[in-house]
Amino acid sequence: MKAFATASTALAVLVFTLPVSAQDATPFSLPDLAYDYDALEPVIDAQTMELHHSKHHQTFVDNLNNAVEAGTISADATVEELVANASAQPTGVRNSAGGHWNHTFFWEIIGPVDQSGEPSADLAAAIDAVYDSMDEFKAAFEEAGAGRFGSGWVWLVVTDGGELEITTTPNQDNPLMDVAELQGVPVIGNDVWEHAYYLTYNNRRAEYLSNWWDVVNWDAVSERYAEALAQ
Ligand code: MN3
Repeated sequence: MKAFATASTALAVLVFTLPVSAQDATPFSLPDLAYDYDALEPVIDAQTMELHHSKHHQTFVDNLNNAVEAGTISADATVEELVANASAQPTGVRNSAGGHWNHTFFWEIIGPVDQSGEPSADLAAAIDAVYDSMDEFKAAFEEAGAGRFGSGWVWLVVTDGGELEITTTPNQDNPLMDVAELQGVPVIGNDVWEHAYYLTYNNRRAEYLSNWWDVVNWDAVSERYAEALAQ
């Protein structure tokens, strides 16, 4: 019995130790989704979700870990730091850090259609104050997303002054970056790269933008809004 206990203790130490040392070499990791790949259908099809998460997002994570291994970035660097100091990063690191941050955010503010919920009273009031109504806000957000030439993102941010503003960014840039035209804390963000919608919507980006509201997780968005105001 004692031998067994010793062996299992040794095993427990081994099991505990290995992932920690492995983590040091690969400090960045792909977050799990809180829902299945098919949970957002028919708004976002399962194949798009799987490719987007397990291939596109994974590539940004791999590239960041490769940059750590190559000594281009420090193993202690956080994705938030890399994004905030985007102007100081090589293009590859800027794209990968932005891609990792943006997609992690994106997965957290979307979810199954039947769990979309409603914006908080505070957020709804702030949207009404700036855009007159939720419908007009959505139309303005969709127009900005449709008008983003090429690949990029459309955002609703809280600016330094605590105001809501819609903005877009190219490539994998985001409004937290020091290079952003308009800086702010993202509350809503939609990916308007073709890989986000092409399998279902082909070239119809506007239709994707319009349908996408059905998978927005308004509880998560409202939490982001409250946190942004508190910063
Ligand atoms: Mn994407």
